[in-house]
Amino acid sequence: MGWRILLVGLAGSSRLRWAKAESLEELAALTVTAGGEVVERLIQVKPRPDPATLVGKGMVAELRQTCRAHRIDLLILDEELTPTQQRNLEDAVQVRVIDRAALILDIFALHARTAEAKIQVELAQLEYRRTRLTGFGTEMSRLGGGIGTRGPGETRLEVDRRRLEQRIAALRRDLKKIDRERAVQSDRRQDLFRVVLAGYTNAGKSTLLNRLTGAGVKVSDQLFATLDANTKPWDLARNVRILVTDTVGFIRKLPAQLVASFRSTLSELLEANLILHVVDAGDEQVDRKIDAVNDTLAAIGAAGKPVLMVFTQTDRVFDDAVLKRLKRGYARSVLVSGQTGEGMDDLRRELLRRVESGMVVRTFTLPLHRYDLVSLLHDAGRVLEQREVRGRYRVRVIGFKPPLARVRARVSAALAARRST
Ligand SMILES: Nc1nc2c(ncn2[C@@H]2O[C@H](COP(=O)(O)OP(=O)(O)OP(=O)(O)O)[C@@H](O)[C@H]2O)c(=O)[nH]1
Ligand SMILES: [Mg+2]
Repeated sequence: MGWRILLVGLAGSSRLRWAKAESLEELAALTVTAGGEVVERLIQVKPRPDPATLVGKGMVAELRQTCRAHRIDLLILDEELTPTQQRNLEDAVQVRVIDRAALILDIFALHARTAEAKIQVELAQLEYRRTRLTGFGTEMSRLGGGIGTRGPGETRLEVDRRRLEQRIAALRRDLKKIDRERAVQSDRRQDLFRVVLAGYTNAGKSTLLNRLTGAGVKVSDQLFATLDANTKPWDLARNVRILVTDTVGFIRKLPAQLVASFRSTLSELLEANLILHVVDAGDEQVDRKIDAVNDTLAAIGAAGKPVLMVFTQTDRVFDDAVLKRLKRGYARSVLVSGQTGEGMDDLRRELLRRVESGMVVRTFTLPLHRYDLVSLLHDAGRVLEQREVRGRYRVRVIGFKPPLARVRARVSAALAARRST
C-alpha cells in the first residue's frame, strides 16, 4: 500500500494560481515516483506567507480536517519550509510534513544504484539535515546567549551535529577518491570530442543515448531514473569517433545540496565540447523547462558552453505547428524521436558539422616507406588527401590539434634522424 498524500502549494496572487497548479502537477509526478498516492491537492493564495506555519491559520484548520477526512499519512509542501514551520505544521495538523526538496532527495535515495550515486545522495541528505540543525542553533542563539544550550555535558544538538560532521567528512573523502580514479580514466580519452546530454528529467535523454550508441541504459517513465553518468563511443562518420555521455536530469528548484554533492557527475557537462540540450517536444511546458535547465547549467558554471538544442519525442506531437514553432524559435535546433529514430540523420549531420568546426586541417610531408607514420595519421584524424610528391608522401588530415601535434613531433624526429645520418 502506498502512502496517502496531500499536496499543498502557496500562490503569491490569484494570477499565479495557474502556475502553482502546474508546479503541483509536477510535485504529484514526483510523489508517484516516490511510491506515494496523491489523494488531494490544495492551493492557498496568500501574498505573504505566515512566518510560523507558512500557510495561513484558516488553511491550517482546513488541512487538519482534510487529513482526518481522507486518512492522509503525509503532507508535502511545494514550498521551502524552515524547520520551525515544519514542526509547527506537524503539531497543528497532526501529520508528518515534508517539503519539495526532501521529496526530491528521497527519490534520489531510492534510485541511486552505483556506489558513487549512493554516496552523493547521502551527502546531500546530510547537508540538508545540517542546514536544519544550524537553523535551529542560530534561532536559539538569537534568543540570547545560548540559554538552553549550556550545561555540564554536550547538548543533544551538539552531539548530533558532531556525528553529522564526521559522517559528512568521511563521505567527502570517499567521493574525492572516486574523483581521482575518474581523472585517470578521463585522461585516457581526452582526444575524443565529447558530447554530453543535458535536460529536464524524463525528457528522453537515456532513450536518445541508447538510440545513438546502443548503450542499453535503463529507461523509464519515472523522474530521475538516471543518477550516474554513462559514456559510450559513437562513430559519427568514418574515422570520426565521439563520446556521448548521458547524465542526471534537472528539475525546477533542484535542491542546492544535490547540485553540490553531484558536482563530479555534473562536471561531465563542464568538460563537454558540446552540450546536447534534450527537450521533450511534446511537453506543454517546453519553454519553462528549457529556462529551468539553462538556470541549472548556469548554476554549475556551464553557461558559456556550446549548446545544440535537440527536441525529441516528436512522434508524440501531432500538431505540426508545434514543431515548426520550436524549429523557428531555436536556431539550428534538431527535431528527433529517440523512440522511432526519426531525425537521426539530421542530428548526425549537425553534430558532424559542429565536431569538424572544432578541428584543424594539417598537411604532413613524410619520408617514403614510413607507413607507420601514415597509419598514425589515420588514427589521429580523417585523411583528406594522400599522394606522392617529389619523393615524399604528402598527407592532408582533418582532426583535433593535440593528437595531430603529437604525430607532428614524431614526423619531425623522423626527418631529423634522416638528416643526421
Ligand atoms: N513516445 C516517445 N516516448 C519517449 C521518447 N523518448 C523517451 N520516451 C519515454 O519518455 C520516458 C523518459 O525517457 P528517458 O529516456 O528515461 O528520459 P531521461 O531524460 O533519461 O529521464 P531521467 O533519467 O529520469 O532524467 C520513458 O517512458 C520513455 O519511454 C520518444 O522519442 N518518443
Ligand atoms: Mg535517464
